[in-house]
Amino acid sequence: MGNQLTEIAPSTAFLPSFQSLHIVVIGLDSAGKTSLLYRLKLREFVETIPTKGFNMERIKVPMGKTNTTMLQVWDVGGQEKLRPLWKSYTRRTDGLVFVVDAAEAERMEEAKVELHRITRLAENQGVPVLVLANKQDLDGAMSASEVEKVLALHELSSSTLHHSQGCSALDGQGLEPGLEKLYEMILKRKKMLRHSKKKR
Ligand code: G3D
Ligand code: MG
Repeated sequence: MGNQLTEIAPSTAFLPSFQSLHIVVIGLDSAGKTSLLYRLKLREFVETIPTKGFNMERIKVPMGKTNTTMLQVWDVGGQEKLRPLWKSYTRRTDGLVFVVDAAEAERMEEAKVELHRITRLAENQGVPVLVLANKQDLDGAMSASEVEKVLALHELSSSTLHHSQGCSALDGQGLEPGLEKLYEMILKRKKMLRHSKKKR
């Protein structure tokens, strides 16, 4: 991803807050997160912050009616020591994208444990979750609904909107509909939150 840090995006401070979204993209190593970023066409800036064993990537993309959506990426799992670090990055996240390698059934249990651990964190309560069942171009890849079952998405808290989508970072299929769905879930949640504030 390079180590350049160049931000050429226009300031979005004038936009209502909901028009600038922050989405965290997570998954086990090798799930295809970095490839997904490349596929989403790096428009504005790419930033990697390499620290010991921890690599964070960020890009900005337009999404739905928003001008800027920040996608922030990291690997989860097997990095106990680093968790306090990346935990701070999920604060005030509008949406979570959880990427799995759908062709690697052996690591689904590990992925499930990480997904549920992250969504259970207090600060992530109710944050909509998009599961991307990546590598659909490979023979034998599990479908989105199979992935949904093995990850036990139905066990997520009832306030957590979720959707699973098959995709391939290789050819790009499934990415746009997946992000579109996530955008809808984010708007839905924001509406629900506004509504419940008014009632109070
Ligand atoms: P990560 O950032 O989640 O760790 P990467 O994952 O994006 O680095 O991808 C890990 C490996 O999976 C890479 O292969 C990459 O090319 C491959 N990959 C990612 N997405 C897809 C996909 O949709 N289809 C297929 N067939 N492969 C994919 P290498 O060989 O470089 O390790
Ligand atoms: Mg990566």
